[in-house]
Amino acid sequence: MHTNRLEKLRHQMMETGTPALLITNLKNIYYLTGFWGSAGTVLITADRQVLITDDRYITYAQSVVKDFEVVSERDELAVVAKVLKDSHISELAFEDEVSVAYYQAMQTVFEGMHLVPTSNLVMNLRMMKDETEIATIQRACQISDQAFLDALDFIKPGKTELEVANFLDFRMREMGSEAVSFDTIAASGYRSAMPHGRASEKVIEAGDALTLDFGCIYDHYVSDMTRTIYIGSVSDEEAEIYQTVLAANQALIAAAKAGMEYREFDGVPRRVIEAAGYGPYFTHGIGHGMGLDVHEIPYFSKTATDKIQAGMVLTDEPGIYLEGKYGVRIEDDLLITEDGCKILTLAPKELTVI
Ligand SMILES: [Mn+2]
Repeated sequence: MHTNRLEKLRHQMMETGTPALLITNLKNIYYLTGFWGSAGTVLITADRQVLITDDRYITYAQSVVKDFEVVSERDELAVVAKVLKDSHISELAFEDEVSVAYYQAMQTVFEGMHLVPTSNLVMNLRMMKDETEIATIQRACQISDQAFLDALDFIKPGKTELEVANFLDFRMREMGSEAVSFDTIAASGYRSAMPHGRASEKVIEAGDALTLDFGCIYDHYVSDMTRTIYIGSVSDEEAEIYQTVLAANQALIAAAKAGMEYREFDGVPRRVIEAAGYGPYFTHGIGHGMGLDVHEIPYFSKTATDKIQAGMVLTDEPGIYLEGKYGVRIEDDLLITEDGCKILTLAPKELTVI
């Protein structure tokens, strides 16, 4: 599996005329090597691939990493410089997300070499998930689905948003997740109108809408889902915006398939909300890619004509936010296939009053 990824990356390097690539993004390193740690650097040339870590990780690295030279050395750039010198390479591509301090260190160590910033060489491979990745993401989604179902029994007027968030986080941990994929959002009443209202000490009251946006990390891969529910009762206007957001979410599920342009992926659900008169209140993009990161390429815009591809896992998260009153968001994770999509988050979406 990892060998295949390395081959694809080398192919991309050849096509872009990249003789050597320095990889410092730890998730990209995990993707290529299977090594997960806080200290790692990878160098790839036409005929060598080297993972540099330190003594804390060396035994583990040697046991999990196949097909790479594994070196323990705290001064990783010195190792890179030696490999490049031995191979007579004078141009080094690096990931453009490195810090200014790291770049300055590179300028010193690689003096006289041509340093070329690159973006997304590995991320472009990560966009399309293989079967193992899909199964892992699916498990992360099952865990969040179950945590949501359990939370429906836990949530009562009088509990705070933080108590609900903690319940979700704890349940996901109990079911085998290693962490949450981001700080759990639990936004009730007027706070539900804030798209990213992190859980607060606000007490949940009868008559509140409650938006829960959360996910977990399972074997390094994430889930990301949102459900909005109502406590005790729901007003006519709230029910109307709920059904509008649900219709937008479902319109995208019905339309999404490989070959759809990015602008359509955003446009199909957005037009449903615009037709209902709530266009100005859908204030964010429709979704994003997810995998090892909870937000990763692709991102969508109203003009992008790139096409979504089979194997992408994308979120479908339309929302309507009426400031000072309440908001609704519904989010699913979708696996794109050749002729449609598969919904990975299966928790119920019909309007729920508890
Ligand atoms: Mn999301």
